[in-house]
Amino acid sequence: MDKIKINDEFFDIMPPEYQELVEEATYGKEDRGWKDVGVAKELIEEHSLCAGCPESIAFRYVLACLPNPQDTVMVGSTGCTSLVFPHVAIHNIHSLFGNQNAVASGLKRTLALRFPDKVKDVVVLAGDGATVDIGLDMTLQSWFRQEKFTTICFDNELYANTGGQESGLMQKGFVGKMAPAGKKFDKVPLPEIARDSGCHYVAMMTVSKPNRVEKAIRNAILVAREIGPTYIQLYTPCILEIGKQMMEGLQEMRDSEGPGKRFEFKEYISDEAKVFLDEVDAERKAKKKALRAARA
Ligand SMILES: Cc1ncc(C[n+]2csc(CCOP(=O)(O)OP(=O)(O)O)c2C)c(N)n1
Ligand code: SF4
Repeated sequence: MDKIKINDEFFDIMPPEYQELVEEATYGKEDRGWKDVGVAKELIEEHSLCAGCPESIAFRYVLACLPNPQDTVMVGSTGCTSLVFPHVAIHNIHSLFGNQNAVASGLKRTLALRFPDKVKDVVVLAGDGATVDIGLDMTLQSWFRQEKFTTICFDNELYANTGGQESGLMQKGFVGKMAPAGKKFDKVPLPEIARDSGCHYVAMMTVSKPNRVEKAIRNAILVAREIGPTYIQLYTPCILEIGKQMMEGLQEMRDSEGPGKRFEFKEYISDEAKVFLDEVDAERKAKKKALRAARA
């Protein structure tokens, strides 16, 4: 790819990690996706989350599934996710806790003005404390204003980075390490609030099924680019807070996603977005068919 280049004369003195990034990154690859995790340098080799934290695989899936990584800016907020951003080779901004959707709004509008002929995607990625509690005003107002970017919430059902305080997405009855009284009411139904607040594509799921996560992320970003705000809520359990071992995160997600469970798969698509996504699907199928025909 020719988006990032190293001057030939300096190539041999550049750090090997950088050479590898330039030569093997998946930027520009049309069919990039979760299957690139583990082989592509830019998809985080190391992270500073707790060992086995499901946020690490969720983060990799998000990065691997961005349709336009070289022209994407991610906006993060303080929390466990913000420990990962310094390790990724995608443009990103760390915003003041809770302000992520306000920062993303200004950024998206500025990019549209500065690069009118280019596709520039903006993707917010933050925890539930930042999205639903302290940042709820900014989250909702960006949806009301129909800002054209995607908001992804890593829902671990509490404030993990500060030791386990209660969040609006905490499940009823849960006792956190810093919330000894136990949660008195149900999880705030943010997917439904997002749908009713003007989001054109909304999905909620765990990250146990990468194909499903990939499809949702692509749909959300494409719809945000063309139509308006989109929202994805991913269950990324804080194994530290719920007392699980590092190998138990996947099972925890599987146990929480069946029918009637807290993270049963949900997807809401506006009529406008449905028409658009059907067109995108038809185009993708036609492209694949043409490729197969060319190879035959
Ligand atoms: C303006 C501001 N308020 C509060 C904090 C303290 N703080 C840092 S991380 C955090 C919790 C983050 O919780 P969440 O958004 O749920 O993310 P998680 O750590 O669970 O991934 C808080 C309250 C801060 N850094 N800045
Ligand atoms: S505190 Fe919880 S959410 Fe944060 S990195 Fe550790 S396991 Fe993950």
